[in-house]
Amino acid sequence: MPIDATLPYDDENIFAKILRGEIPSKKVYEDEWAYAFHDIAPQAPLHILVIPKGRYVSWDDFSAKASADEIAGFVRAVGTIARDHDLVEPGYRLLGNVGADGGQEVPHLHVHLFGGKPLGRMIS
Ligand code: IU
Repeated sequence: MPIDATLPYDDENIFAKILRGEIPSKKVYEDEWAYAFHDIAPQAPLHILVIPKGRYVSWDDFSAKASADEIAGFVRAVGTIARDHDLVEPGYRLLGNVGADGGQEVPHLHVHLFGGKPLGRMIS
């Protein structure tokens, strides 16, 4: 069920529980700013979710409220994960769903990283 991206942060959302280690995840990366794990229902041979450690519902409040260090740390983590998986030369896709029309279902900002096969053009 898509969420309303303007709602306040809910500390009981599933990715908050993953960050706190209360729910297991297949971790692929962690640093001061970001945590990444394999999506439970992969849509590509490689499908990783990268989430900030901070309490942000979506790209909207992250872009508006996160510090420059948090934003830089998160963006750098996404790039590092792609390089660590040797995805730069074959290429990969980043996707961020925001709110109801974006189809966002989990109310903690996450970037989808897809790779491992030609993904084709995606315009919708
Ligand atoms: P969305 O951008 O909010 O629509 O994507 C949420 C993703 O989180 C989706 O791809 C789910 O398969 C994934 N996911 C997960 O990896 N582990 C979970 O426990 C739950 C969702 I709930």
